[in-house]
Amino acid sequence: MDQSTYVMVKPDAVKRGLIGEVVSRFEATGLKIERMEFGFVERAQAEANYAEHVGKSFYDGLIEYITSGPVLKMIVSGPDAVMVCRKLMGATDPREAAPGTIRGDLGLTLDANVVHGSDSEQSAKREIEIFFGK
Ligand code: IDP
Ligand code: MG
Repeated sequence: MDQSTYVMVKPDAVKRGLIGEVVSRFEATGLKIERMEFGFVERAQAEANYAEHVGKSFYDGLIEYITSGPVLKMIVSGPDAVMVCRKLMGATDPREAAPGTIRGDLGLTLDANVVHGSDSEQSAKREIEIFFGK
């Protein structure tokens, strides 16, 4: 099933010079990059994107971090794009992410885990709208 998902190279990866490395891994899956935009995440966008985490201990730090420096925002499309991207990213905690995944290979810490990707088709629709509009 063709899907579109929202993917973002997070500030730590941009600072470490890993944009090309991360983008090339998504391209290598055969999925297509439909849109790409480099820039800051606005506070309101960060809060909307991470609304499910409001009230958790790490929420304030997460919002602070994701707005702390520029990111690369992307729409990635193709067959089962949501699941394929999540698999490629690996587990949330880089220490638990399998070798060969982006977080497993490049992630440093739980908050600085290189990449964001929508976790369902519904989240993807919502997140694409937050970052790229309707
Ligand atoms: P995901 O990015 O794999 O979908 P989520 O559970 O949606 O993971 O969490 C969003 C982001 O919040 C994670 O990517 C990670 O950077 C951060 N995060 C999640 N859990 C923790 C935690 O327990 N401590 C600190 N940061 C966390
Ligand atoms: Mg998530």
